[in-house]
Order: sequence, then C-alpha cells, then structure tokens
Amino acid sequence: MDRSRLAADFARDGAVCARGAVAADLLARVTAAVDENIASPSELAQVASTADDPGRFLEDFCNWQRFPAYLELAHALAPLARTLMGCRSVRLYHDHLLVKEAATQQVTPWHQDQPYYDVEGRDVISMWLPVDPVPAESTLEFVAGTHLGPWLMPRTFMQRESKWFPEGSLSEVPAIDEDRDSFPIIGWPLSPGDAVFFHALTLHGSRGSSTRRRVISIRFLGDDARRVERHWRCSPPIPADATFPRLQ
Ligand SMILES: O=C(O)CCC(=O)C(=O)O
Repeated sequence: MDRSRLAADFARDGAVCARGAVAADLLARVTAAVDENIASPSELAQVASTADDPGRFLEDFCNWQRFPAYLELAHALAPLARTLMGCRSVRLYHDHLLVKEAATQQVTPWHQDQPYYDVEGRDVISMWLPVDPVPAESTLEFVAGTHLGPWLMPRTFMQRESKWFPEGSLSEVPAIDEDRDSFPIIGWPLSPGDAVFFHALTLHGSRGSSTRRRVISIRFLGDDARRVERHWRCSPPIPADATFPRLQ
C-alpha cells in the first residue's frame, strides 16, 4: 500500500480505498463481532428501511465497549487515518454498523456525515469496512472533492425531515441521481478486508443491495476536531461526558 499516494488522493478527492487493509485473523474477529452485534443490537439500533422492503437496512452505533474487536479494528487502522488526515493524534469517535440484507431496495441517500455530529473541525474521517464482497452496484459512492465545500442540509434518511439544522440554514444536497454524469462520482467494488476512508464532509450514498452487505464503520477524530454543544439530538447521540480513546 502506497500511503503517500493514498494521502494525496484523499486530499484531492476526500475518499480513498485501501485494499487488504485488515489482516485475515482480525477480519475474522470483526466479522464475528458484527454477527453478535446483529443478533444483539443496542438501544441506538434502527431499521432504516420500510416494512415492505424485501430486504432490511439495519444500523447500530457506539458498540466498541461491547465488542473488543471493534476497538482492535480502530487501533489497527488509526495509523492510516492519521496519515490521511495529516495529524499527530487520532481519537476514536464512534463505530457504526450498516447492514443491508440481500434484496434490500432502500438506498442510502446522498449526505455528508459531519452535519449530523456534534463535532467541528476539519480532522474527522470515517473508515467503512465490508465483511462481505461488495459489487460496484451496491458499494458506497462519493462525489469527489465535496469535502472541500460547504456543509449541506442533513435530513432523516426516510422521511427527509430536517431534525438538525433549521430549514433554510444550509444549502440542500443537490439531486445527484437525476444527473449522475454531471458529478465526479467515485467508488470501488470491494472484498472483505478492503477499507474505504472518507472525509466527514464528502458527499456519499449507496443504492440498494441484491446481496448481503455487512459493514462496520469506524469514525476517527484528528488534531483540530472538537465537540460542540448542539440544541438537538445528534446522530449518534453521544453523552456530553463521554471520553474518546486516544489511538495514536
Ligand atoms: O452503508 C451505507 O449504505 C451508508 C454508509 C454511510 O452513510 C456512512 O458510513 O456514513
């Protein structure tokens, strides 16, 4: 893996793919943890698909204290997160489970992550790791370069409600799927153990999934990231007194 090349691509595009980033033994422990997590979701878990969807889109958050393999994964990939952010320090912000069962039609609408958080600063990065093969049709896609642009309106995935910033206070996410050729969309077919890293402001989304697509994502904070008080419940809601383990 050419880390300086990845860092240059990340600075330009806001998203990169690190092939084979996780060793087979750790990947096996993470896969087992994902399965335990699915079988035993936390109180933050939610189904982000409708009852008539032939599949199901399950999300869960903040489970690293229950599943040591998630923390191990965060430690293993923190050095790469640090290189990509160009930071001296890396902290674990949270983990996010994203499972699309086979035949899920629910899309993940285009969005940025940071407007849902209670964090300001440029050094915020996500790592998205599938434990199943992911073909191009159902992979996570990105609009290259949007990490350099403004914050855009966060909305709930299904009802499209503005539960965070007041209506009109941020520009809306453009209708990317109506004119995909006008946007520099990037994404990669993935094998288990490949890790996609993206900036918390990079616009991203995905389609439904005909095959089962189990993913664990780790979100990292770098040097200038700081928590701020919000007047609404953030996603995920993290207690004000939570500490974020230093990984690097
Ligand atoms: O897995 C997906 O479909 C969406 C992932 C996503 O939005 C994220 O990791 O922030």
